[in-house]
Order: sequence, then structure tokens, then C-alpha cells
Amino acid sequence: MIRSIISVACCLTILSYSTIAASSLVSSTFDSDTDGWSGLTTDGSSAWPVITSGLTPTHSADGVPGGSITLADPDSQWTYFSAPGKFLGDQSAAFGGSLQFDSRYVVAGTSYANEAEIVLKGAGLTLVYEATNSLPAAWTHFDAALVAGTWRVADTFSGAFATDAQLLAVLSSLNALWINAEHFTPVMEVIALDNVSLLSPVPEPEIYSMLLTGFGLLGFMAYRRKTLQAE
Ligand SMILES: [Ca+2]
Ligand SMILES: [Ca+2]
Repeated sequence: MIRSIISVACCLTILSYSTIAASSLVSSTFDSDTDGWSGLTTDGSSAWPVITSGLTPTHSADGVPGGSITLADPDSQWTYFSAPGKFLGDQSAAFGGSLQFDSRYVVAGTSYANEAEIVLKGAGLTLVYEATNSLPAAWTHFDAALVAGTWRVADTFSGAFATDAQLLAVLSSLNALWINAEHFTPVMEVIALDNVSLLSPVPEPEIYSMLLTGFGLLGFMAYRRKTLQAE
């Protein structure tokens, strides 16, 4: 009895460790090429209209690890990396998970300018995520949770936080995923991007802890019962 309870507890432990790690639903590591990414500029007004599309990023050997892509600021508008089709469409599995990437500047401008790090469009909505006002020269990891209260609707600085329902609607019919390549004034910076990944939610560790504690208690009770019977 005790042995079987211990085996079940061990299995649960192994199960919890194997499922706690969030799995990547789609990713770009840029190890050999630009993986279909492009670039664009927008004027950053409320509808975030595209001013220039079809910019071509450059593949670079400098990544963390492997290659990365870089985009040079082409004009006085806001520049973004634009994700290829594999990141778009129904990405509802990422709801509750996160969007992660690494970025750094390769060439700096004179002073920092501040724009939304990530723009998501879908279901007639535009959501923006603000992460940093000062991208450094060193590779920096960004982890944007895809949960309510972190993304704003339409406007970077004063829009309302997106609700769970709005976020899920956008992720279910995603038609644009842009990552900021505009961090400085004037028109001169070059920004690098690596390891873009949409991740599924991480199961709550507390649930597994509670399950394991429960099994531990059951095992102890069974042990006590057996000991008492033997006495
Ligand atoms: Ca890489
Ligand atoms: Ca600039």
C-alpha cells in the first residue's frame, strides 16, 4: 500500500516537472536566416496605420545564441519588426502564456525615444505593450505576459487595459505582431532581435504542491493505520 502510494507520488512529481515548463507554440531563432520577418513603419496614432511596409531586416551572426536579425531606422516614423504568417491566425493557445524575445541596439541614436515594445492586431482591436524606455546595447530579455491588465487598447500611454476577453479575441484572429525597432531620435539607430517565441501558459505550481501534499498526507495516514494494526 505504502509502496504504491509512494509510486503514485513519484509519478505525480515527474508529471508536474514535465508540464510546469511552458512550451513554445511558435518561435524564430534566426539561426540561419530572417525566417520570413519583415519591417514596417507606423505613425503610432490611435489606429497604428502602416506608413511603409516591406522593409527587409538583415540577418546577422550576432545572436543569443546563433543568428539574429537587425533593422535600420528608415524614416522619422516609428519602426517595427513584423512577424511572418506562422505567428498569426489562431494563437489562442498562447492566451495566459507569454510573448518573449531578446533585443538590443547595435547602433544608438542621440537620445531615447519611447514607443510601445509590442503591437498586436486582431478582431478589430490594436493592443500595445510597454516594456522599456531605454533599450541597452547588451542583449535584453523581454517577457510579455498575455494576461489582462498588461496590454493597453489602441494607445500606448493612456489606453484602457485590455480585458481577458479582448486579449483572447485578438489572439484568436491575430493579423499583426510587431516588435519595436524604434528606440532613439533621430533617424539613425539599428536594432537587433532574437528568440521570438509565443509560449503556452505555465500550470500553477500551487496546484501540484497541493496534490503532492494531499498524497503525502494520505500515505502518512495509511502508514499510521498499518502501524496501529500491527501493534
Ligand atoms: Ca538566434
Ligand atoms: Ca529613430
